[in-house]
Amino acid sequence: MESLSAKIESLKKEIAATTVAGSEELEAFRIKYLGTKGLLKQIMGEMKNVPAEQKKEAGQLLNEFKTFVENHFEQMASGLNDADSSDVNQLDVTLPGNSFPLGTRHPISIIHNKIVAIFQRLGFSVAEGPEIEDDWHNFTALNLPENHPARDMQDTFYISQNPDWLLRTHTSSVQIREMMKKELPLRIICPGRVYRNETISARAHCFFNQVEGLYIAENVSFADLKQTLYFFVKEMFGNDVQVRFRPSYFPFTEPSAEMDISCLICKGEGCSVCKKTGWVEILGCGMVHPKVLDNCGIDSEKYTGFAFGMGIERITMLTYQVKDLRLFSENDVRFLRQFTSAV
Ligand code: 2NM
Repeated sequence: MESLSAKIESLKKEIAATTVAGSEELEAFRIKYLGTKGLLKQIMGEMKNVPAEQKKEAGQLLNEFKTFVENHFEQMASGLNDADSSDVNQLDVTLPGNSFPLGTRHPISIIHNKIVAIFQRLGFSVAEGPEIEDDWHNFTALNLPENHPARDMQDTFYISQNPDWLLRTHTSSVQIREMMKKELPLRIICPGRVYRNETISARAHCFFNQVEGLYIAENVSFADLKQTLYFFVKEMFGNDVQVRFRPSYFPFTEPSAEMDISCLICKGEGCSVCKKTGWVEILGCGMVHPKVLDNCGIDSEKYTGFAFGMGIERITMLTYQVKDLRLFSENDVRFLRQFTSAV
């Protein structure tokens, strides 16, 4: 009995000091102490040498020891699990994080957003419409006579199944749809993709983006048009930019004009972008033709309006000095990565 309790005490000390570094060492511990031929079984076997009157006490001692060994085993096992499953102890929160590869906004989107934001501050709201249009909304309502050259097969993509349908050649068709609602006054901008059957080159594509504006109310004048566009140009290109209007012709406006700004590249000195003139054209505009208002059921005796249209690609090329507009639709990330924007 004396020797049994002394043996247990020394084993307890040994076990309490035991640690394991992995599951293999843990298994070795289990075999050594808890296995079928382990030390626990061996000591249990010594019960038969204990005198009868001490058996009860010895049994308690052995049971206590068994629990002690098992607890120590469980403790070491759960310690291993914690480290294996989550590596929490090895997590270094001071390490720099892994950044996500962020995309960049497309240059056409950047300029589109800038143009839209400027006109929204003037009270214009955005209107959108279908890219597949019918002849009436795209041409007839806009005062394009039956045999007008812009209707030529060369310029317009017609839908082969139904020649009354076509891909819109401008977003004026959206403005016709809005005028047909006859909720006046009307103050809208219509951004969107338009299509023209042109040979693709550095300066032309068969699709591009436009923003067209329209304001219809009583007593709208050409002076209102000019002030609106002056404001737009200053906001878009800065206060130093010069503006000039040249008379022009569009079937849907009378009078019509084109607006130039002083060249952003050479500040009017003359360079290749402005072809040594010091001026670059950025938009067309005019007073909405009374026939267009009448076609939409708006009383042209009571109401007048102005309209304008600009190509987003063209303004983007001027802003960023992009020499070939095919880059906008090729999605080469080496090109696209160069543009950054706040929004
Ligand atoms: C331009 C130039 C001039 C225009 C006219 C209209 C409508 F629907 F009111 F008749 N929308 N847009 C217009 C006028 C567009 O783009 C160069």
